[in-house]
Amino acid sequence: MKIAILSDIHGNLSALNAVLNDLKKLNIDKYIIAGDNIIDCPSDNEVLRIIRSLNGYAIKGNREKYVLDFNKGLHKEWIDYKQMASVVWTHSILYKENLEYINQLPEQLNISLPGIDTIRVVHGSPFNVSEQIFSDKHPERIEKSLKGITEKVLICGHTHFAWHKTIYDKLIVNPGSVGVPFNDCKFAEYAILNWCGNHFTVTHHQVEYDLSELEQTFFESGLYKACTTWSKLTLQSIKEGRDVTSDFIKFAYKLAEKNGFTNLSLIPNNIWDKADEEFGL
Ligand SMILES: [Mn+2]
Repeated sequence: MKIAILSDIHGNLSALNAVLNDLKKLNIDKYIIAGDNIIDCPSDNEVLRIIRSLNGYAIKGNREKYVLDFNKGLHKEWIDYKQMASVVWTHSILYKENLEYINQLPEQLNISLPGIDTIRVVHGSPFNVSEQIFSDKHPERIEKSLKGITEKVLICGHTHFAWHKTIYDKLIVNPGSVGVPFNDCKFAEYAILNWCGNHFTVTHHQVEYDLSELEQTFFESGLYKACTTWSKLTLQSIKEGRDVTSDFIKFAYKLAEKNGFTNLSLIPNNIWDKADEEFGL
């Protein structure tokens, strides 16, 4: 039994196609897709069409939740903030059937197949879709997560760092990110779980793809125009293999504070633009 694990595609069709092409030679039996399929890169509908056709085990990530919450009329103010423009843009272009598809995705999955270890699939952690579990920070989160589930294997995504570990007699795997990987990785990332009779082995894979083709889709789709700063941050993150977006957001909140804004939940557009000028993108 060979299971491909994909996570955090973030609307990056070029990266997803490269991964699926790479997987062709591996005789995959099942697919697990661990959330954040959409937002940040422009090809949300195309990515969801492919995911639906894979017929794998798929869950929601925090990005799906953002779009669904916005669709429900929660956070109406997002429409006025450049910081949230990529969520608003994705919501505006998403086909109805894709909105319905992400809406029916579960937040977590238990996979029990005959003859192999049981698997829990989450996006962040078993407790929160946005909790970050790292291999080398906050070990208490790993402990709490693994002791808090009955399954033998925990699949999580969200951090865009690829790693796996066997601990407390359980296996925890993060496949990294297909669309926007960090950890100095410029390529699309995924992982394979391979059942070897009595245990799983894990392999991590990286696939090079055409970044100029991806960049072109930002311009052609209109995403770049609608969300210029966010698009520059996403492209820079992909090119550098690190989380430039989070660095920018920290920078912008500091700039807001310097300008007398305290306890902000979202960054005002004038500060956002100033941060764009000063950050050096
Ligand atoms: Mn996420």
